[in-house]
This record gives sequence, structure tokens and C-alpha cells, in this order.
Amino acid sequence: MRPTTARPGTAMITGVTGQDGSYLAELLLAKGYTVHGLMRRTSSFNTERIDHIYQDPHTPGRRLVLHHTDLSDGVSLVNLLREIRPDEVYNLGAQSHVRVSFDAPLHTADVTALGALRLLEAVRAAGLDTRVYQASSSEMFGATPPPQNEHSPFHPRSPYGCAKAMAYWSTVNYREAYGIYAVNGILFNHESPRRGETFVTRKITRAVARIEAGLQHELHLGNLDAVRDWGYAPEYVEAMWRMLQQQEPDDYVVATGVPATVRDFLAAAFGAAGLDWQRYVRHDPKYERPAEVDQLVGDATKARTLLGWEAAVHYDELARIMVEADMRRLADMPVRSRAGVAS
Ligand code: NAP
Ligand code: F7E
Repeated sequence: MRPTTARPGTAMITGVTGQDGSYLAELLLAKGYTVHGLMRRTSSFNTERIDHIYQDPHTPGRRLVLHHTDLSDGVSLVNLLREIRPDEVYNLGAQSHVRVSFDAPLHTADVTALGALRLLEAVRAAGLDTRVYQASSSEMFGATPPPQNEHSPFHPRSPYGCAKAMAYWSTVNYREAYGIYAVNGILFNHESPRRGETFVTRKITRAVARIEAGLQHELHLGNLDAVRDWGYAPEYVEAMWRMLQQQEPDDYVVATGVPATVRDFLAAAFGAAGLDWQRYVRHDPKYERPAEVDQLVGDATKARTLLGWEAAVHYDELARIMVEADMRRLADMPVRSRAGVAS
């Protein structure tokens, strides 16, 4: 591990308003870092996941500072890096939805692939000795059979997977060409109560809470046979941080190693509320993908051996955590706000 420096570090996080960005910001603040979060401008508030750690600009000595920018704006990235001079940069920003990447492939490539390259080039152009974490994905393995590890070949099956593969190789290239401390965390699916509502786990746990409350009667899903390796997001951001504390930069798979089908997750989530999923779930081909990734199951031996990192929460406990959180959220919601689409 890197020796701890006398002064607390400064970190920059792209995608700070996302699931992982919010947990990582919490972790780094708890470790004493000053955190600069980059967020895009949206017409409605997009800070729900970080509202609880928000610090007003007039707070003396504040350690969470938010900046508006976009991964499509390379000049703003260089300007921010020159201004902030971070010790560590975590690139978590992305168009991260696989199904949506088939509808918006060029936008996905621009943000998810070129955005990563813009950030790496900005680090190089700013001439900083900054460590860079790239949020790579198990989607890069795509059609390669499990278990997948750091040596498994990439065979992406979506515009998102292709974009992440380009970002992965750009990270390796900047490490080899310019000596930048840049690493890829190849993370398998990780979820939490803060997971976006249109990813399958959260779509299911949110539906369970709504069905239990009598607000919803059916749940429409696509392929139930897909196998995923679902872990718990707060544990995964710890692995990101550990990757940037090593003597040498390297790439790591982060996963639980426990396979489960969408059907298994349905049984665990509905079971947590004492419900039988088969009474409520309907098939809708709209939610299938032009090309599916059938099985992702990670082998995280390297992360366990070199980072001392291991997943503690597996899919069945994760389903229970998420169902209970969605039930609490619904109970706290004013009755007039409870309508909502479940897409
Ligand atoms: P997420 O919840 O979808 O968060 C993505 C973040 O990127 C959000 O803050 C989003 O902003 C931001 N973003 C989107 N477009 C942007 C743009 N043009 N410019 C700047 N920021 C933009 O994703 P996550 O689950 O936290 O995942 C974090 C990263 O890990 C992503 O790169 C994802 O692809 C990758 N990853 C995730 C998983 C997983 O299972 N969760 C697994 C492997 C890799 P808004 O809040 O405004 O939408
Ligand atoms: O789908 C199936 C779907 O959208 C999981 C992202 O974080 O992890 C995530 O990508 C599985 C797929 O996640 C529905 O076909 C069935 O087989 O929750 P998902 P994902 O595609 O695995 C990777 C590692 C990332 O990097 C991504 O950023 O579930 N499925 N029915 C469905 N999926 C959705 N979304 N909605 C359904 O109705």
C-alpha cells in the first residue's frame, strides 16, 4: 500500500451523482479527503444521492465541492484538473445503461469511450502526477464464458460494452505510453438501494414494495435466464480506492463469484416480502436486447490476494436489503407522490 501522506488527499470524481459516485464520495470524505465532484447540468435536480453530504459553498473549510461539466467537454476537464490539482481521479461518469446503449450508440460512445479518453488526455495535458481510476465493466467480456478474470478475452455484445472496451485500452495505453498511474477496475454488477430504477434489480425491488403496498399489480420483464454476479455497491467503492493505493498500477476484477439468474433474484426479492413472484411477473419482449450477455461470473482472486478485498454480501442478502429500503422509502413518501412508472 502507498504510505499515507501528511496532508489528506484531494480527489476528483466524475459521475458523483450516480450510485457509485455517491458511495465513493462518502468513503473518501470519511477518510479525510477533499472531494471535488463533477456533475452534468440537468433541467431537474439530479443530486438526490448526494444531498445528505452536500455542503453549502459558504460552509467554512468544506470538503465536498461540486462543479458543473460534462464528459463531452474536454476543455472544461483540463481547466478543472489545472484548478483542482487532484491526487486521485475516479472516472465513474458514463451512459451506463446497456439496453439504452442500443438506442443511443453514438452518445454512449461519446460519453463512455471518448469521455474516458478526454479525461486521460486532460490529465496528460495538465502535466499532473495524478492517479486515475477507470470504471471498467464485466460487460467487456460479453460472450466469453465464465468464470471471467483479468486474462479473459473481451467479446462485448452492446455499444456500451464496446465503449467500455475502448476506455479500458485507452487507460492501459496512457499507463504504458506516458507512465501515468492509471488502473482499470473491472467491476461486475453491483447494486444497492441507490441503484437506478431501470436496472433489473432495482426495478424488481421497487416493484415488490409497490405490489406489497397495493400500488402495482404486475411487473413486466425481459430475459429471466441471464446469469449475473450481483454484489453490494458500498463494498465495491472500497476496492476502487484500494486500487489507487498500490505501489504499481494494475487492473483488477471485482466480483462476488456467486452466479444467480434474474429468476433467482426475483425469488429472493419477492420472497423477502413473503410473495410468490410467479403471480406478478409478465414477459415483455420490449425489455430484451438485440444481443444478450448470457453469463457473467467473476473470478476476483487477484483482488483478494493483492488488495485484500473480498465481497461479503451476495445476491440473496442484497435483494433483502434493497426490498426493505424500497419499502421504507415508500412508507416515507407522501401519498400524492406514490404514482410512478415502473419501466
Ligand atoms: P450510474 O448510477 O448510471 O451513474 C453514472 C453517472 O454518470 C451519473 O452521475 C450520471 O449523471 C453521470 N453521467 C452520465 N452522462 C454524463 C455525461 N455526459 N457527462 C458527465 N457525467 C455523466 O452508474 P453507476 O452504477 O454508479 O456506475 C458507475 C460507473 O461504473 C459507470 O461508469 C458504469 O458504467 C460503471 N460500472 C457500473 C457497474 C454497476 O454494476 N453499477 C458495473 C461495472 C461498471 P446523472 O446523475 O446526471 O445521470
Ligand atoms: O440487466 C435482464 C437483462 O440492466 C441485467 C450496468 O450497471 O451491469 C449493468 O448492466 C440482466 C440483463 O444490468 C429486464 O437482459 C430482464 O441480462 O440490470 P441490467 P446489465 O445489463 O447487466 C454492468 C456490469 C454494467 O457495467 C452496466 O453499466 O437483466 N433483464 N428483464 C432486464 N434488465 C433490465 N434493465 N430491465 C428489464 O426489464
